[in-house]
Amino acid sequence: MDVITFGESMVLFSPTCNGPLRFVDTFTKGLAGAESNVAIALSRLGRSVGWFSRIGDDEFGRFIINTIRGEGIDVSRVVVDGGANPTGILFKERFLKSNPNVYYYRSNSAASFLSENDIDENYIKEARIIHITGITLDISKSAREAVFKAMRIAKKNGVLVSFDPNIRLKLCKKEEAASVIKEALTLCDIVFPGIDEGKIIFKKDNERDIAEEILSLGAKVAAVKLGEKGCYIKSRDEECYVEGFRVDRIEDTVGAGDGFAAGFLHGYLNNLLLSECGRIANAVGAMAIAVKGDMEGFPTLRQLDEFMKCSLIDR
Ligand code: KDG
Repeated sequence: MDVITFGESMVLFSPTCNGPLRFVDTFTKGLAGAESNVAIALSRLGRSVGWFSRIGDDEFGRFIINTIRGEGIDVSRVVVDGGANPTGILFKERFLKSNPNVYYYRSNSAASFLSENDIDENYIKEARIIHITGITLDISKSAREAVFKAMRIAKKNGVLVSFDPNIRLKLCKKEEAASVIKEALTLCDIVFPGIDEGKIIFKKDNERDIAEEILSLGAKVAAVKLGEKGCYIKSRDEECYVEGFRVDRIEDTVGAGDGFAAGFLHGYLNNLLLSECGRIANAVGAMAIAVKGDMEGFPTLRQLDEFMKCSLIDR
């Protein structure tokens, strides 16, 4: 397996019109979940990927597993909750901006019962990379313990640990998020913070300082997301800025960071230069925001190549 990831996926209801949810009557159904988004983006790029979680023994759980399996991802380690804990739900609410409001219905969801028992050492150690996000650190104490167990297994077995802080202030207070992420960073190799997250974790608002802090905790690479400007990447012996791609119309910014992480990991697995990994990351992130939905816009390898070539002509 190239990449294994785990964390909560939810059924996502997106309103078919703008405005406060109390006036919205119709929704479309989709899939949300930072880790499954990364898994899907990588699988579309041709990578072998495994994703797992706990899902409810309900129709939404079956929808999630069918969708992720349908993307060609190994779901053999997914656990169907034996009790009555349901699959989590997320609603979006749109006004005029391209980044929607989100409302979670996920406390005591099946995935919040993820625990160390769900981490299979033999499965993790077969991967080249495991990808973790800060969301799993914050959905419950047992899920947090599962993350640390998976990271320790990865470290012991030479599996790279990729980490996206993905701070969700609806799940955790700033101070707690910062302290647990700092602890996790001591076990990480490749880290994908945004500037806002750098401010919360390190109280720094400059990409160079944020990357420096991350490397000082032990990571090999920090790829700091700079929105439409692209990204700044730093390793122990290289650093570069990589320009972002333009899209004609931004439909939905959710999922861009997951596309960025997947694009970067794809390049990294191909041993490309960090600047080239950053270019692919920027491209997948840009393609994600051009389409409504958290994961619908992630490209296949051919679509990615075409987008990158066209953008070259545009410049
Ligand atoms: O990164 C996108 C995710 O945030 C989204 O798909 C939903 O996982 C999600 C969350 O917890 O917010």
